[in-house]
Amino acid sequence: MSSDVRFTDFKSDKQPTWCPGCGDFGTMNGMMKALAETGNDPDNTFVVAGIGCSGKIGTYMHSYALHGVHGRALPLGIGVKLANPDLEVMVAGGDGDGFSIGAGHFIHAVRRNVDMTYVVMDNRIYGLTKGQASPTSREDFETSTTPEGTNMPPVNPQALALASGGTFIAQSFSSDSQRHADLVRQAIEHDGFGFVNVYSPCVTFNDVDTYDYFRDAIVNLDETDHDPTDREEAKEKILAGDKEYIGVLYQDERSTPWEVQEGLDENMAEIPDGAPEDAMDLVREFY
Ligand SMILES: Cc1ncc(C[n+]2csc(CCOP(=O)(O)OP(=O)(O)O)c2C)c(N)n1
Ligand code: SF4
Ligand SMILES: [Mg+2]
Repeated sequence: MSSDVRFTDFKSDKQPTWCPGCGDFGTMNGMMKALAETGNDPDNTFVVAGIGCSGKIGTYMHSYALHGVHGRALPLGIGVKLANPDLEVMVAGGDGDGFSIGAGHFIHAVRRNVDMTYVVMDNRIYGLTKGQASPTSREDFETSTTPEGTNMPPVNPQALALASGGTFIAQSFSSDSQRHADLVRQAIEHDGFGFVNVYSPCVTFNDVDTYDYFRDAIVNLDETDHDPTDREEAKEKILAGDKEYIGVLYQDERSTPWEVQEGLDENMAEIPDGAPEDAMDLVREFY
């Protein structure tokens, strides 16, 4: 780790192919700023990305990285963190990746509470596959797969996280760059699974959840008397589901990462004293 790292050090030499104006630019910039502000550098950072427009982030950031299978980025991230807890692990993906095909993994990653950060670039649509409804799409949102709307209530990501025992639950907006970077920073600093859902507008396929819509609708929790350490208060706000909040909705300040609780916070690649010589050869061969 280094103290003189700038956020641009986390930029790779690859030019993003995201559409001009895509919210994912701002989401990624905030993540890079937060990593730099928390004293991380590309050599100790591991980004695991899902599949989707959002999933391209692993290519555009300069760090160790893995492009997971659709919906499976979280178990990969958990594996990376448990193998080497010295790494700063950040998992990023879309709303489809996290709350549709990956919903089962999301619930279990939240309840396991490994010390890592999960950023969902929530554009309320399947961007990469060209505009089908996603689990967070509105009930009346007409898309190629839902010509008369989904006729189902959208998934409430914060409610899923809270019901699964989440210890850090935040909502951010890609366009509010300072606030967004700050929320990701808090998630990184949290001792446990830091979940940040980000309104990250898709300017090509979603003409309802737009920048203008969010700018009008957002309620900044910092400007209210919300106490994020009060679970009941968080539950009330989250379950009402009637406002587009940004800020930390809930944080359990007594959270202990699962790997610490289970005594699994040693780097597995380190060979313990007294290990048989042939076992050490085996570890060296595969590490
Ligand atoms: C197992 C599997 N099923 C389906 C797909 C096709 N697919 C690729 S991306 C995607 C959805 C992307 O939506 P989201 O996760 O919201 O990401 P976005 O593109 O909006 O950032 C789907 C269904 C796939 N790649 N793999
Ligand atoms: S299709 Fe949407 S989500 Fe994908 S890059 Fe373009 S604006 Fe972004
Ligand atoms: Mg999406």
